[in-house]
Amino acid sequence: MRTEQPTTIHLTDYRQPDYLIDETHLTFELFEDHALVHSRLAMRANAAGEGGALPPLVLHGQDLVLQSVALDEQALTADAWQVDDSSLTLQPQAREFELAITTRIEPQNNTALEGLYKSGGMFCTQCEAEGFRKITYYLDRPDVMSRFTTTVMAERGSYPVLLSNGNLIASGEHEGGRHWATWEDPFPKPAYLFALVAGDLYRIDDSFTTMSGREVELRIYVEPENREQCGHAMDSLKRSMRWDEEVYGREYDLDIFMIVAVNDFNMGAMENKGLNIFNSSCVLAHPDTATDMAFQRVEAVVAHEYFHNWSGNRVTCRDWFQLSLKEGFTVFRDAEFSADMNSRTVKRIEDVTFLRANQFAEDAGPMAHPVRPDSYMEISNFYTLTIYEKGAEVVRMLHTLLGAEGFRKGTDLYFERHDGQAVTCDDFIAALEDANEADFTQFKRWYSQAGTPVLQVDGRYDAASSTFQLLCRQSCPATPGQTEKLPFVIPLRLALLDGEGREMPLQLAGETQARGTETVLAVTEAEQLFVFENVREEPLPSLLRGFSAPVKLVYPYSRDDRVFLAMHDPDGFNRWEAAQSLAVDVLQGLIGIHQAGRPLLLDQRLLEVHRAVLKDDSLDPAMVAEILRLPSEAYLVELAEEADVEAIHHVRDWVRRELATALAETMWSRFRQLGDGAGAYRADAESMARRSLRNTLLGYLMLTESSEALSVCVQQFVEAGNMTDRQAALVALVNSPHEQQKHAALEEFAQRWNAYPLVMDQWFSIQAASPLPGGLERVQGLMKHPAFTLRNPNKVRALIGAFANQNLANFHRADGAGYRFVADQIIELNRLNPQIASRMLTPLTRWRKFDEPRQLLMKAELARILASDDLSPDVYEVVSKSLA
Ligand code: B3K
Ligand code: ZN
Repeated sequence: MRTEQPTTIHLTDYRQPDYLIDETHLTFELFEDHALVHSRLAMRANAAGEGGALPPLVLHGQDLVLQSVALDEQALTADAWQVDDSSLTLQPQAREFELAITTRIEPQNNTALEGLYKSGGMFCTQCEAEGFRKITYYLDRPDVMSRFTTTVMAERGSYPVLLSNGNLIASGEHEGGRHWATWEDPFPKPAYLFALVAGDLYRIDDSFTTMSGREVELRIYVEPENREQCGHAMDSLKRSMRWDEEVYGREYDLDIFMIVAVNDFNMGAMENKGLNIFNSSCVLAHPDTATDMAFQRVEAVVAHEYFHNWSGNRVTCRDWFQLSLKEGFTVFRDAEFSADMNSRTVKRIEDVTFLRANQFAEDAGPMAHPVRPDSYMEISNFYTLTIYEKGAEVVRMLHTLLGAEGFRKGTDLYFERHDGQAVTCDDFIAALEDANEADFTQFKRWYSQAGTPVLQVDGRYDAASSTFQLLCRQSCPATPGQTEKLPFVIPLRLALLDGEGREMPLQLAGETQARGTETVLAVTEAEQLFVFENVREEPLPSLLRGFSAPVKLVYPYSRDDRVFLAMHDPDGFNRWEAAQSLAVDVLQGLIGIHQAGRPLLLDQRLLEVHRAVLKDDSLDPAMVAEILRLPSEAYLVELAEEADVEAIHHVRDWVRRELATALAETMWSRFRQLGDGAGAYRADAESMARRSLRNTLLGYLMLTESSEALSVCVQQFVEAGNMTDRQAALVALVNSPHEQQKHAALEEFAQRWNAYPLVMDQWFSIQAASPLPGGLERVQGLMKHPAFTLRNPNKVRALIGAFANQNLANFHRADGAGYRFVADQIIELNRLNPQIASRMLTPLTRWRKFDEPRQLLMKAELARILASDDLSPDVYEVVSKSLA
């Protein structure tokens, strides 16, 4: 761990590398207590610096023991180089040379899970962003691309499988029970895409024929006991490969594509060339052990990593400030894939819900940064919702503005022009512009300005002239380092509805005829007026359809307007949006009433919307479930000026109970009707939709505290034929007052599934998220459970993450014990795994949202973390910025 204060790196300081690496030959000798890494690099001075004297060569390296250095086969003595804790410097004598280095590392002691480490009995790697420098000295930056040949040597008994990127070109035996394999990757790549795996793994085989008729071998490697859980990942992979051919014209390039599942992994998965390494939670899926949500996540992550082969690997990032070039684009690609495979509207609702509750909060907090940041201390802290999710929204807006065909022309040009290069967000935009003769100069502010814009719209109908005026005003709050913002280009998709809810023809002033009944306006000014003509009656606008821009829309809808839209908008997304915003309005009103100590009374209009939706058989059941699900506590916190956690929790819970009581009969009949035809488990969209609504209803019915609901729930828990239904019943029981049934269910569940770490993660998180009093003590108790360990990121997320992010009532306990507990864990994690420690900080960084006593308590914990010993750059950056 570095001890000096981390420095800030600025985009404006970017310089091309002084040296390039054409060929990288690596040999790994793996042992139980260390590994030797021999590298042989064919290097040359970068032409850009031609002329003057050769600059010193500064290689990145961290936590390495240097054993030897040779230049052009001449061993160097220690006075020929300088080593410090982050670099190795030496002076080349020629423009082209071969550099050979041997380092010694200890993968078995690598708890940060970055570089080469051990997960259970296997060796694996995680190099993005700057983990390769923990393996050997190297130019560990994405604009240095090299052809890699890798030999892995290990004991055969424990490590029969030896993998790296590309194609296997040779293998053999050594004496003493050791063996080796050599892999060659023909595509030049940056070091962050390097991967190595050695272990005792079971292999699932399949194949895919590409659009040009090439056979690609597909392999998934897992620990032998998980062999039955790979079918869904394999199917998802094949669907992704086909989809990328059809939608983007992108064909896979190597003859083999491998996925390896590991249990200890800092994030979801990693797109290493030809050898993706996955968190097992994003590969394994079987109906008995994984929920529908897990099935969908596997499909999405498999697709995401596969799509990176083009958006990330073939065309990569010049520097880490350009991270969203690959991440935003790839999230957009995987979201469209999932929309095509499942319900498009429901996928969009899920993504928008997530963005608003989480990315909007990030954009309003101390770590707010643009989609292309200007500076960072630790790049690992910038794998954020802004880079990923907001970045995807930015690409989606480009897609909206250009249309599907224009966008495709643009991406074709981008891939063709930049294949094999490391490029910038500007290069991406330039390709879209050039292919479409478009000008995105102003649009590019989405890349440079942070913060969530507010779009305030007002409508005025004039019957005499049959015109409808839409006045749009945009503004954007100040964010760290950015006070003044210039107007964005905001694509505003809309329709105007008549009194029956039908879309009216749209004709803008100056147009000779209507342009259809739905349009996208580009709002480009701080204040801009749009006038629609020939509007035969006063319309109700349906605005920002499909969430056409990541903004906060403000329109003076009355509650009756929202009810009307929730019942009649022909656009499914906006129907949900209207119901959602009605619920937000009702909840916010009640929160104020509760704070004033007055009795709560539910606006019957919310109830009637829910009743109508429940009875509407023409609606996708998954949509009904989305509408019934009230806005989350986290979203209500985000919307509040000063969030009163207790009031938010109390009122939301009260509204849920009111709805359940008033609609019990309707809910029961829909619940029973959905039960018919349940039959065998199927993972298709229709079956998932049915389960989703049925389990949402079960949750409501359990709030009525009827004995019938309890017995149905217990029966579902016991008899469920799949994990989705079993888990939904467990959640309802855990959050109920029925102590005996709750404990029996938890006990039974743990006994039955204790050999399945991913199922146990669910068991931890359900309890950690339960808002009932005493939550902190329960979590503290669970920390001592034999299945829990701070060394496994999935466990940390399941228990500590779920508590701090989803259990607002207990985390924000007035005495600050929730904060203290999380801070204690962060201090401990800082020593073990700085990336995970830094992630766990997020809820504490949101202290400005809460009342003063809580602010003081949260800040005190941040200060205590800041004062603790051996702070990693990861934790230091987040804590210091959030206290600034
Ligand atoms: N590119 C990786 C993320 C790496 C994170 C490193 N801290 C996974 C992905 O986005 O596909
Ligand atoms: Zn990615």
